[in-house]
Amino acid sequence: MKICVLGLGYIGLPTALLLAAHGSDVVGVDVKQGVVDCLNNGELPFKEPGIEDLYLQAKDRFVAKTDPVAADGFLIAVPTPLDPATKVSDLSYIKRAADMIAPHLRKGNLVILESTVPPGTSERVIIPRLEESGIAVGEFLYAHCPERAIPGRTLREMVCNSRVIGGYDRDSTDRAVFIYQTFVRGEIYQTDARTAEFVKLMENTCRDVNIALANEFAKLAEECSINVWEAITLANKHPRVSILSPGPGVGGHCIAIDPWFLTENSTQCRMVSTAREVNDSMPNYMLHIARSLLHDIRDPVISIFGVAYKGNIGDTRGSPALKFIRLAENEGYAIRCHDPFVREFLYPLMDMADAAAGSDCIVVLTDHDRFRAIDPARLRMRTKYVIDARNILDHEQWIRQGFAVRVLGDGSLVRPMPLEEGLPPAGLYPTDPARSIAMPLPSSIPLLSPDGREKYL
Ligand code: SAJ
Repeated sequence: MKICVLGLGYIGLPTALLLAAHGSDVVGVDVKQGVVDCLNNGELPFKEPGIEDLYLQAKDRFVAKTDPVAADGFLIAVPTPLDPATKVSDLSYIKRAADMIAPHLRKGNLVILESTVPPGTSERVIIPRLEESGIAVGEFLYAHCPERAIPGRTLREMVCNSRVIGGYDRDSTDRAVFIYQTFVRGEIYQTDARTAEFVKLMENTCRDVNIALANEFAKLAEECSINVWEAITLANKHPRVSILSPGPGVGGHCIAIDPWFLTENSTQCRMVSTAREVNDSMPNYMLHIARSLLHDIRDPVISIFGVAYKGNIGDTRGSPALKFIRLAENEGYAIRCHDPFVREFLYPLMDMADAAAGSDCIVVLTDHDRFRAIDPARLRMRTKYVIDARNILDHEQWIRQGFAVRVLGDGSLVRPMPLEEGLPPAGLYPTDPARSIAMPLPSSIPLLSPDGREKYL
């Protein structure tokens, strides 16, 4: 079977290579000449675990081009970004992809859409454009099969996750199932195209709302003098509770965007947009924390550890780090960035020691596992503050090295600041639990009160 895959990005390229490695002849199409040249020269335009090996298995049946060719099937995996001004989906890429396919479409061909779209887009936007070929839907087959793979585990998830396939009609669904069965080992569930569109948006919206809830819990915990991380662990012992983790905000190209696709045409929805606002405001909240620590330091310097949108990947799309940096710069903070996974960013990237040298505060924004093992003794700070937005550092070790540690969502820990030279300047005693901060302690000051509970000073 010959399949044309339009869009050779984070979803399209792995899908194209999986199809080729499992016996299809694949023409990968991308409008970027650089991507096409790169692939035809045996290079991969981005990193993803396992993709080099997959490319070697696929390369004899894979070629990249800038235009589609006649084929048995066409698969669209192009971006559907959000217009930030209106919060409305930008369907220009999928429209263009459909227009590129139409001249090559023949009776009996199958067109699959993997890109995430607002409900009804297949019927209202894509199918009519494909019908410009002169062939009616029904004569060609059409299905929506939204991608479900998570960056960092894309290949494994593309093979092992279950899939939802929604066809225009029975034949469309059956043919699409047949194609995905060549490489998918998870269950394949069948429905109609509009339901499949809705299901995909519900999945990412569910995650966004749940992250917003975790973020709200973090702020409430600070107000209630609770450590939210401990509280979440305990609440999650309930068999029907599964709270996610708070953090500095939601990044990436899906979860922060797709909820708007669900609501863009609705006048009814409140919770979805409120969750978006909660998550979008987390960089502001992190800056508020930094400001409360740094308010009496002249020419303050902040070191950002982690600019990727999430842990253990080098992807910075939509990263909350960017908003944090812009806000911080607008307030006059000098910013230095370090990320061991990221190759390119809008701001210069430095190695860890350089990013920390002479700085006043490290802000850990990304949960890279490597950050857990940082030896704080190696960091030559001017002022030893660290803010851990992901609760991943070994806090006791940082405190032993003289750092004042502030953890997002930890309102439980308020310790006195020792009156020693070289420690952070005065004015840092927390005035309310939300500003709590763990400080290095001389051993003579007890951490716990006689009843075993930590107390506010
Ligand atoms: N995050 C938190 N707390 C959490 C979990 C995540 O703050 O408990 C943050 C992350 O740090 C990151 C953002 O949310 O900034 C999104 O990361 P993610 O791992 O939740 O999701 P994505 O965007 O990498 O991938 C999602 C996945 N969808 C779901 O898990 C429902 C993936 O399966 C989809 O294929 C992908 O969106 C997509 O392309 O739609």
